[in-house]
Amino acid sequence: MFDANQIGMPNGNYFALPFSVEDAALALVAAPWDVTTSYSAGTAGAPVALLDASAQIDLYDLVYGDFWQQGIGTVPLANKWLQQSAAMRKQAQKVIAMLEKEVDKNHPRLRSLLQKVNDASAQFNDYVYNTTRALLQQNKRVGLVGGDHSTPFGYLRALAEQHTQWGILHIDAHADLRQAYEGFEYSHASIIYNVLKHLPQVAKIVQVGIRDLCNDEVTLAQNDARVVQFNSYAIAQNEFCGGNWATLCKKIVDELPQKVYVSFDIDGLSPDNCLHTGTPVPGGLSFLQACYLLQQLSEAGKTVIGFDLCEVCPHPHSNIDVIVGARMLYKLCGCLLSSK
Ligand SMILES: [Mn+2]
Repeated sequence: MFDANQIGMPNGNYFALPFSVEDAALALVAAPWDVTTSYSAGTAGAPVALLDASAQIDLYDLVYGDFWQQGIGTVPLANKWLQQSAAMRKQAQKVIAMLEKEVDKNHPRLRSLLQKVNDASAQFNDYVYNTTRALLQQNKRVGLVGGDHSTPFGYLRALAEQHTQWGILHIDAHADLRQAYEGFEYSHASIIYNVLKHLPQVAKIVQVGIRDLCNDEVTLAQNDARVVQFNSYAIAQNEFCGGNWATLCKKIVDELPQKVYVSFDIDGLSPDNCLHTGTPVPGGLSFLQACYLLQQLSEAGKTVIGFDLCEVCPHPHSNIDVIVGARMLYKLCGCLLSSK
């Protein structure tokens, strides 16, 4: 009964596609988790909000054509984690409030709250690890729909068991190189730090759109040959001085090994694309710049082994975040399924 030319009828699947996970080349896994974000909450609601918004997308893609026919399946969302995220977020807020009052780091109450949040985050990581690992073992390709930017860690662990030498194309306003930010071992601001520390299989991390980082992160990036940054000011300067995006994209892609994972934090885009994300920063890539970079990645013959899309934050009175987010999710699916 499925007609790709008709408006999508919501059916519980991303893009209202008619595939089961068994029939699909690519499976999308929801990661409704948002415990450690510092500024504003809500990305835990993104997997459901993006699913709703994605039904509106016309399936023919001007870059990737009818790639969807390979099948994009939706793993049913585990509501339990959405509830656990809300409960743990309250505990995390207490930690942040105590830190703001400059409570001693060894204060027993602070330590026990931190332990609780860190244990819950580790359990969530295990859920993502087990879910994505099972799919990879069935030869599915996997996209993770966050959630905040802590959520891909379990998936990255699962990929590291399958691939020995791979890189990450990391699009983000932030370097996410903080060690246990605010004491949270699995903070949204620590994902790349945790990858460098725990996953030696990741040979290269190429960060694009970075424009907000602390001194320690600069030092870490400078002292670790695995990290290469194309920050937003350098990208703009290239353009202001007559350089072009195509040449720069080639440089970015050339830095990456054959196998590439894409970690896409929506705040890597300019804030007009993600008004309500937790930590928006002026500047950043345009939607089309990001699309072109993804296109260059698949056209260069790289193998895209997986992706995540994080930090999309739905808002009750504005749908721009989920409209852009759902489109970017579709582009990420296209990039992966069109790659070697
Ligand atoms: Mn991030």
